[in-house]
Amino acid sequence: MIKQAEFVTSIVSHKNIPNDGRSHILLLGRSNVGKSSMINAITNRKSLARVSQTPGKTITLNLYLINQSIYLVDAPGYGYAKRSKVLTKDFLKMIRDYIEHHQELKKIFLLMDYNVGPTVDDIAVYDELLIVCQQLGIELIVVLTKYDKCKPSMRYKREKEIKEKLLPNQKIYITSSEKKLGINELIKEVLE
Ligand SMILES: Nc1nc2c(ncn2[C@@H]2O[C@H](COP(=O)(O)OP(=O)(O)OP(=O)(O)O)[C@@H](O)[C@H]2O)c(=O)[nH]1
Ligand SMILES: [Mg+2]
Repeated sequence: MIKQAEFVTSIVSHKNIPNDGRSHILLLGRSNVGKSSMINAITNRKSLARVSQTPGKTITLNLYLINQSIYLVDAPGYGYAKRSKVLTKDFLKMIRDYIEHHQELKKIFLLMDYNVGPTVDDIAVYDELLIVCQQLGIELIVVLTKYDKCKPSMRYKREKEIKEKLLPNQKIYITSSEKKLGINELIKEVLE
């Protein structure tokens, strides 16, 4: 159970992450995929993390401390149209740096929009993360967001399309922050 959640700090570099031995979970995904909404859903708080109408809002690493023991890290989104190509490359470098410098990083939640993804950027990030995570013993978990937006008649097709692009044994959660679907399962992942 999540008893306590607080915003700790916004930082521009992973080098500023508090070195206090607490574990981290990193949330990654395209701009607008629903990372900040997911943090609010997990912590059961309406506006702990800033949710935006304008994509590309989160430009810093935002740290949230859960139960005084785990950091949830909200990262900037990639693939935002106006900054796309360079951002994806810089983004991957930033994430690789982060991963290599923080043994406290235990899991990465890679968010993809159930209705849109996986995009070309999503797959580029996924493929890169698969390698780094395997080398360093970090668990890579795919979280599909905004399930509520998909028409029931489209679900079978969507799921097939998504799974075809991921490894057959990939751990996947289907979620909706809006409808609080799949959120308890994610909370278990956070606390475990
Ligand atoms: N229908 C629906 N909309 C959602 C859901 N989750 C997020 N949204 C909407 O999607 C938009 C983007 O959500 P954010 O949580 O700000 O996305 P983000 O990934 O943090 O975006 P950046 O900070 O720009 O990278 C907002 O308008 C949310 O209300 C969901 O489960 N269902
Ligand atoms: Mg955000």
